Amino acid sequence: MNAVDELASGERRPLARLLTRIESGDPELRALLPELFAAGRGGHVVGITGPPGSGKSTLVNALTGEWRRRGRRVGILAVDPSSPYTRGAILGDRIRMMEHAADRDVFMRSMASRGELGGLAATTWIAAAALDAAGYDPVVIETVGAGQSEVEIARLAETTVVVEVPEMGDEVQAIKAGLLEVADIIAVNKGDRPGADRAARQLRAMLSTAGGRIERAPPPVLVTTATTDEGVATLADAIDAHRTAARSPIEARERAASQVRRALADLAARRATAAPAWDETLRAVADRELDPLTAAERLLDGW
Ligand SMILES: Nc1nc2c(ncn2[C@@H]2O[C@H](COP(=O)(O)OP(=O)(O)OP(=O)(O)O)[C@@H](O)[C@H]2O)c(=O)[nH]1
Ligand SMILES: [Mg+2]
Repeated sequence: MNAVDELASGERRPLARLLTRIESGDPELRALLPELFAAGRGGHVVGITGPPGSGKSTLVNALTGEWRRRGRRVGILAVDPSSPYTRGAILGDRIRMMEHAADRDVFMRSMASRGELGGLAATTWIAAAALDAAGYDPVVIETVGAGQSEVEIARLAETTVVVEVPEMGDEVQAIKAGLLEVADIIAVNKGDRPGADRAARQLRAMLSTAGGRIERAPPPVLVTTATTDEGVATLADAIDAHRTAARSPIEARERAASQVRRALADLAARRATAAPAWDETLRAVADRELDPLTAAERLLDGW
């Protein structure tokens, strides 16, 4: 039995082992990827992102309680987009805070990437596929909303929840563009703080007039208090409801396109870097004998 076959049992040990190999970029995994994908069981991949401290982990914890009451087996990846050197330490503490650690039907793992299989995005999708193959549904990916990482997770996730806090204030306009790009659902968390309902109304008004992609309705804005479960069942309902929309052929194709584009970019960069002409090409660009675009074309055509 290989590492993918072992997942079908739904047991934790083989999954944990495989995730360790994924995280460390074990090159032997490359050959298993087609099989890993074929072994997917249709678990709903849900991304949870948002600014540091907005309550993402607490909300995932509360959602997990709700999903467990609904009989779901919940898989959680806490993805650390920061340097590999902070690996595990901070996220590990948070993971320990979670109340579902003893539940056999909840699997949690924090991950960083050393990048050998193609960076954090690649590591994350492969890990999500492993959780799916092990029968978790939903497969939740929590990542801090810092620059590119949230966009990458949103491309991977079928449903992305952006967790904001009431104190958005003047940042609202700045947040808007990013929200439109990634959010399928917005949770204004810390609903026990003053101004939460007002912040939600502001966001709704703003999103309803926003440019964005015309064919798409603005994302629902919900108020939650992760610490008391207030609004959490409604959020779970919204996530479930979005699953159907996310699996329309158009949405599925769009996700596939951005995943393949991302893989292409990684692959092209890695091959070019390894090409014999790499050093000479860099020298030529540095000495302005060659422009970067022509250099890239030549590296690609050289294969
Ligand atoms: N008042 C209040 N506090 C909350 C709520 N949700 C989370 N918190 C608190 O906010 C702090 C941060 O919560 P986390 O769940 O760790 O936030 P996070 O977004 O996962 O943080 P990072 O992973 O560091 O980005 C903790 O002290 C939580 O107890 C809420 O609904 N109301
Ligand atoms: Mg967190």
